[in-house]
Amino acid sequence: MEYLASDRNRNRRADPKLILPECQSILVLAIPYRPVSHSSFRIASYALGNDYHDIIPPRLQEIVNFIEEQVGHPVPNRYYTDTGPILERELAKRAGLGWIGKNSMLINPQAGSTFLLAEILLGIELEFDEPFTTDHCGTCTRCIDACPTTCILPNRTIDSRICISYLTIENKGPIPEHVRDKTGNWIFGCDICQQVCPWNRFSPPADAELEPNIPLPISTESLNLTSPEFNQRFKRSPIQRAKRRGYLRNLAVATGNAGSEKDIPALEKLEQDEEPLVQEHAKWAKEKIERRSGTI
Ligand code: B12
Ligand code: SF4
Ligand code: SF4
Repeated sequence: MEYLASDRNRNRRADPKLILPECQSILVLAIPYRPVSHSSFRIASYALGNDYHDIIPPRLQEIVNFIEEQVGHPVPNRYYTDTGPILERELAKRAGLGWIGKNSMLINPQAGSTFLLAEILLGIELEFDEPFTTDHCGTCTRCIDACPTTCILPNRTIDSRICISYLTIENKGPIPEHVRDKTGNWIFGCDICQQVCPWNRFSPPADAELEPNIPLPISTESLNLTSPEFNQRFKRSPIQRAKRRGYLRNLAVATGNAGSEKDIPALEKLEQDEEPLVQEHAKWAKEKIERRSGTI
């Protein structure tokens, strides 16, 4: 994620006018997904349906078209949904959508935090909403207590290097050995700090296009996935981001953490995979199961 720290992007995050010089207003939107709790190998809820990077931008363009129709002239604009160097949660807070919780999620009092954010920078002045100024976390520390890797820091930021979401999605290399045990049975992303949050008890209905549609449950049979099978199964899914090698790396670790002796043949096959990254994680997983079952 080094792109976030480059000088160019740091400056652009601090000043949206460096992205759109005519910018006078930012419209911030929230798109809800269904919080799903499933017990087999776990995938973050937002990633169970179609990829929001494909679904949301055309809708943002429709909103721009609508605004231009209303004002009767073209309006300079740029839009983003997790696709650009802007502080989406900070903007959402300033637009009155909610507060930034201790887990660093943007939380809305009615909708919790199970939504994605999107923004449209506009070259016209809109009537603005008041920023959200209250904090509703109070003395609660559920997310901090539940995070398996203790990566939630006291200043409401995350030590990304050990966040399961980073380790299983953005990280392209090995999962460091000292945190492999802690990633449990998560194979893409992590929802724990949202699942325990009391504000997510009453989440709103999900957006129809983000409804879960990948085959569940994921089983250790997936350890045999070929590249074409992986691409076919996750064609429109955010899981594509991990690529087959990242997906199998994660699944091998999760099998080591949550699998049993019956998974050893599949792991042995994976030890012969063409990808060294996959081989090494399969070996680790096999040894972990063998140690657990007392065979080594
Ligand atoms: C990098 C990133 C990650 C990293 C780091 C996460 C983090 N907490 O920083 C990793 C890979 C770990 C990650 C994980 C997840 N992410 Co993410 N991620 C991002 C991304 C691309 C940038 C976030 C960022 O800049 N972080 C750096 C920190 C410092 O900034 P921040 O926490 O956003 O906000 C702080 C600053 O605004 C600062 N601040 C306040 N005032 C000011 C003033 C100034 C001048 C400055 C400079 C800063 C500042 O204080 C805030 C609180 O710490 C955003 C999209 C975006 N462009 O914003 C999505 C985003 C934050 N992620 C999102 C999601 C859904 C997730 C996951 C839930 C996915 C999953 N299920 O696995 C997890 C949740 C983990 C968690 N508890 O945060 C959503 C969050 C939606 C929401 N309701 O809040 C976003 C907004 C994407 C989107 N468009 O919907 N993510
Ligand atoms: S996403 Fe998981 S690992 Fe990351 S902060 Fe939340 S609970 Fe911790
Ligand atoms: S679990 Fe508690 S402390 Fe964490 S974000 Fe939710 S309300 Fe805040």
